[in-house]
Amino acid sequence: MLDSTLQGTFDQVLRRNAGEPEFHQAVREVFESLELIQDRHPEYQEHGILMRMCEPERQIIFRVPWVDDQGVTQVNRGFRVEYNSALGPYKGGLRFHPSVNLGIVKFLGFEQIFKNSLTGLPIGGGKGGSDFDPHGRSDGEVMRFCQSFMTELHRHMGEYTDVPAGDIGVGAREIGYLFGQYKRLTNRYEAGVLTGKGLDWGGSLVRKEATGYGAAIFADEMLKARGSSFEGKRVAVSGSGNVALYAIEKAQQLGGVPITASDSSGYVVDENGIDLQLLQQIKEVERGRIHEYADRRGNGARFVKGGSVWDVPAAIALPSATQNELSEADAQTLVKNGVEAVSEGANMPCTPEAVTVFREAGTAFGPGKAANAGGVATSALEMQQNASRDAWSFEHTERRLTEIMKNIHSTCLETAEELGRPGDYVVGANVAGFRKVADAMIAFGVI
Ligand code: NDP
Ligand code: 2IT
Repeated sequence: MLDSTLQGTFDQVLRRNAGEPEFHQAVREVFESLELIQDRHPEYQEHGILMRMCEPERQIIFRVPWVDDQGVTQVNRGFRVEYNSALGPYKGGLRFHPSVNLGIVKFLGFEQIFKNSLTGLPIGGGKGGSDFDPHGRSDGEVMRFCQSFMTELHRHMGEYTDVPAGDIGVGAREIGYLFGQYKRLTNRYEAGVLTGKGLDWGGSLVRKEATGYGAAIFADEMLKARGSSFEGKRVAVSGSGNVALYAIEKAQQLGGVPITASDSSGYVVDENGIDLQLLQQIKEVERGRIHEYADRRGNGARFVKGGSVWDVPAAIALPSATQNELSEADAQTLVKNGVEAVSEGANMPCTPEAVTVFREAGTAFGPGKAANAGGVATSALEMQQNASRDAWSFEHTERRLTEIMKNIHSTCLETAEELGRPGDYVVGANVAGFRKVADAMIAFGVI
């Protein structure tokens, strides 16, 4: 139960945003942490911060018509939720997946506010996307969809206004089509208006790797804080997209042995350690399915259709696919198998019940808004490079990313300690992320 003030605001959120369970879940988790600071910050209540924080500054919903390869007209729905600009321009990815609806975009946008605040960089929170499914679509179809999507979205964007990037279903190909159409519509080469761009046209080194690298670095920091490490340990990873691939790479560099990857059809287990080059060839280059990895790897790698990747015993888990992919039962299995650390590469992949299991078992648990902040942080570094018309080296950019992840880790730990909840990264991330945004909102008055 929440205390009565928080519960009252939460009830309003439920009434106003009916039928959006993921959004409710994200808000509730933050409110549970805020309970710890209610008494210390009467000014937050006085200035209506909670209710203002839950209400997006602006929500844009639009029709996205396009013509498929058969000449048939298709209609999708586009979204951009410009959630909070207290700390900087709205910043956050675009997701193209059939499950996208307003509630999903709001949950992601809400999380993004606190994540972006934790990076320490000047970025506000936003999120967008569409229920368009790029799977099985030709490049021409994806291009026409992206052009139609941008024809509406461009009027809301700007280097100092709103800066989208990728998320599920939106990678380098889609960012290219989106940027091309933005450039054509505006007749301006405003590189800083989108991040995740190609390296030849304003992109930043390390942006592609940043989210996965960051999630593994965050896990490493949690392990180090308890005198442990990745060295020689089995690592379970879910997903096989942008985040998963580079979480695997960094986990290997840190001495771990990633043994799994998955997609929505099932998972593969490779007891000899994932062959990253093969996985990248199948997933990044050929856009294939995960069973092909087991088909081509031989050597004991196996594909399990459906099922749960969390059944595979591992010391470190990096859920990197999608929301609510790791259930209470999965968490119990991981704990039974001796998991030491869980670092969320995806946004909200663990259900609230699963998080409770990890907390009670004493597993080091890094929530997404801290653990996967490396992606958006490196997007902000891309914006810095665009603004100064510069391009940094891989080494320099990776050093910046590592410093940012270490800072987020220590901020979470110190805040948790201050609140009398040592080692609780969830309350640390929520309270530290929230306070900066709330204080800026108070400074600006009621707007
Ligand atoms: P990708 O589209 O590159 O990859 C997504 C992966 O997750 C695919 O393997 C996909 O399988 C799987 N997946 C997606 N939806 C489902 C589902 N409903 N059930 C099972 N598997 C699913 O996306 P990203 O790697 O970029 O994103 C992964 C997660 O990380 C998301 O939660 C995203 O919000 C989060 N994130 C991403 C950041 C980034 O910079 N890209 C930054 C921070 C967080 P399939 O192909 O079969 O659908
Ligand atoms: O969830 C996320 O942080 C992202 N998809 C990355 C957002 C960004 O603007 O780089």
